[in-house]
Amino acid sequence: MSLISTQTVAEHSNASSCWIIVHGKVYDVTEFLPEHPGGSKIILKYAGKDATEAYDPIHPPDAITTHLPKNKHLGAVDPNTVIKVVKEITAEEKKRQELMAARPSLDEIVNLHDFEAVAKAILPAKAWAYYSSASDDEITIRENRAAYQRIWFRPRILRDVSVVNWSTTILGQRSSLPVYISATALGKLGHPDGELNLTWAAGKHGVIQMIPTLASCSFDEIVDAVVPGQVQFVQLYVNRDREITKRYVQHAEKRGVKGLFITVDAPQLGRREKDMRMKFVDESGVAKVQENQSGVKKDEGVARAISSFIDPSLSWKDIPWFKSITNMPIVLKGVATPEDALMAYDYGLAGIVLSNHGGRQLDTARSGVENLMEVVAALKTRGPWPNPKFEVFVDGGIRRASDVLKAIALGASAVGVGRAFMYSFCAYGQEGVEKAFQIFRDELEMNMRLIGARTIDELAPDMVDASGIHSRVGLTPTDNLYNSTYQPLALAQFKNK
Ligand code: PPY
Repeated sequence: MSLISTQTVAEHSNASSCWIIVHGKVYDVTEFLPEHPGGSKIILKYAGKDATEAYDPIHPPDAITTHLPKNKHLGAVDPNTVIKVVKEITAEEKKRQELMAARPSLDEIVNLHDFEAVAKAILPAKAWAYYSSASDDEITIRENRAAYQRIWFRPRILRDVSVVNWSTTILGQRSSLPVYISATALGKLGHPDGELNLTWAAGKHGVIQMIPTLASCSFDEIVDAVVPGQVQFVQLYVNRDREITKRYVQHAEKRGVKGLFITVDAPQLGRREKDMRMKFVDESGVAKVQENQSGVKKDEGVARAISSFIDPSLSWKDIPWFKSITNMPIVLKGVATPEDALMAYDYGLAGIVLSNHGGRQLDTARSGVENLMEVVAALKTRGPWPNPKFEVFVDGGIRRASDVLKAIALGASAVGVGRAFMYSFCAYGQEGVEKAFQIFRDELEMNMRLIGARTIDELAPDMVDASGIHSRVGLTPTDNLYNSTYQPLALAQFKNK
């Protein structure tokens, strides 16, 4: 195939003929413009130019090659025609790099909150806004922490806890921790290796990773990075085009993925105001609000801009279809009531995740752990509990092994941790994730000894006092570490301030 000069590409710089360069290849995206989930305007900004830098953090590398018909793959750029532009480092980037160089050594990281504080300091503002944001008044994201502090331990003594073992099984798969890595999107906003940091660390330590639909790395890159025996689950946003969903699910199963977690709490994406308020900085260094893209409102933020493919018509009626296209155990992620838990059970699913999407969806939704007690009580009406055929997981706000142990004592099989692992790789790459696992191990060992549970199976409801879980009287002690990272929301800003 002949090489295409950058001058030729530059001639196709508008909506009637729009070519872009991604990773040294030229693509004709003219007909794709109206279909782009993020709107056409954002592509047109790069019409006739190299779009790689903008493309990378929010698309897996193969997104363009799989979505664009082969006849629109025009060929490679002639390297002799590429003019190298030395990019000036912005003041924000310079400060970020200085902070990165001065970040605490990993030895100084003693808890998961530390990762979040470091990530907050060193992440580009856009990435921090996207990752840290939660919906509306951000009550639920804080409640996710607070709920664990309304549960107290009833430790048992004199049980010979010289040896404690926190390994377990999750959906029948061995896991070295009673914790799995929950799906978080767009990992390359925070680290050039994105989600692969999690895969590498998880493989080394026998932890299960849930692969996000909206990962920055491609699904196959993440699956290709496993070591023998490594277990992965996959999280699914159901596409309006069910053929795409079917292909994705069946491909995941073929590649050895061991569980399908269908996200059911996001028929529409929550309004995350920190993300929405984020000012985007254009090439000239001028801050501006995200452009008005077709079908996307001006103030959408990163997540909403790319969420239009998610099908809000998803319903219980689709469940038999999912069961017909895969043999993977199917888990609904984002259940919040005993009514829906029982429906999931009656539909013959493998489990549920009691989750409020890290506080990013329905604000003032209750925490997963608060819902857990009612859900377990309801499931007990269907037969003996625990039931090996139906597992209940909890995610949201887990930062300590004590949180993990409380959820398990109340009936969860295991818990999911999303943000804390993500921040650990944003701040320190793979080593950060490994350190996060180590922190969990250290805290699990200590807490299991102090509670008097030698194994995960020995954790029982009578080891906790959750009688105050539904209390809203505000007797919860302040969580200073967490609150110093998750600062109060800001109000509208005046211009030029
Ligand atoms: C989230 O941001 O909460 C997500 O679940 C990921 C996402 C990202 C972009 C669009 C839709 C969902």
